[in-house]
Amino acid sequence: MQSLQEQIKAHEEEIKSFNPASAAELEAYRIKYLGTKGIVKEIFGGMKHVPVEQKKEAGQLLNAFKQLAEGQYEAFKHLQDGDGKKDAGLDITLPGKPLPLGTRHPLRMVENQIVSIFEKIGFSVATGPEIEDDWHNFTSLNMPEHHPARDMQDTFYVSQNPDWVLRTHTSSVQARIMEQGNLPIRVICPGRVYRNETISARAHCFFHQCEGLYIDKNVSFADLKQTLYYFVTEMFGADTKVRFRPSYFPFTEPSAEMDISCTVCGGKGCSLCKHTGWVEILGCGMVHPNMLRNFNIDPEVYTGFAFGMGVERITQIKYQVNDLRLYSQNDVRFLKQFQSI
Ligand code: 2NM
Repeated sequence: MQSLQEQIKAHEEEIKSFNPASAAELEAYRIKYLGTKGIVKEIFGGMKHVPVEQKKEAGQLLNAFKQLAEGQYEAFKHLQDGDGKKDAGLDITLPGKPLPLGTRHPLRMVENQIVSIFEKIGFSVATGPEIEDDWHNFTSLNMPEHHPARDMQDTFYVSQNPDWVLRTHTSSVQARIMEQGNLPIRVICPGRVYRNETISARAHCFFHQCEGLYIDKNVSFADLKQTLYYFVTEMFGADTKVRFRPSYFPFTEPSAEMDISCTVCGGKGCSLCKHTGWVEILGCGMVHPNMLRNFNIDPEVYTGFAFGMGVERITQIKYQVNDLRLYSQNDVRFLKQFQSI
């Protein structure tokens, strides 16, 4: 009995002078005094040690204490309801607390830059599903079953349906555009793609691509070179040099890899370009006639070029981000550095 009175006394003062300025303070009070593990419950728990003949009096004391604690909570409940009643605890003339503004993710900023460079020369933007069927991701793109090119991409399959995959590139979006059959086609396809890789600084199980496709009469390799040269001068500056190396992709023939002069050392040699003066930025080529035929486009009449780049790679070159994992860890110390770009 004595100890119950002491316990109540120890808290009474704080409760009586309680004057919260915010809903958060009110909530902290509620948890402290009225919550399921709160002080009121705790003191009530002491009732079982009170001798029978004192229980009535103790009960009255405890109830009064409880009413005091609840009364104070009720008195400030408008803070939580935000009903704007004028009260000593609320001064509506005070300035609001500023909410910190977030920023766009660096990959989205770079994706937007890439897309708008191509939009300026007449490309439109298309997106498509991340779960694809085999036809749009592989077969229609000149990668039939057992084609060795499928091994180049470690694919995630969707267990519910053996025909479904997480798309390994955004070419599947372009397959859907070609399927619609409206020519000419001039499209850029940004989006997330998936490959079954062990996560490290240099590999991840997903990344982002921007792929382009241009199909019309008389489209030549010279058009491809000039378009991509225009892109890199817009992206990396007017003095950027380019070079093309022969390569292989199943959907293009001939195929090439494009390098640009190193943006860090300008060609003298540094760690970004591994002391070669050049950095690889994208793959490209002339659309394979087999692929055109798959979409009922006559390769004798129409030709085209296509290219694909990794948004992470472009960002790495532009901003020297050298660990892929940074992009998906959501560490604000990393993300904040792109605030003004
Ligand atoms: C690359 C390299 C070469 C490509 C092909 C296509 C399409 F639509 F024709 F199927 N889109 N992108 C392509 C060509 C992508 O990425 C390294």
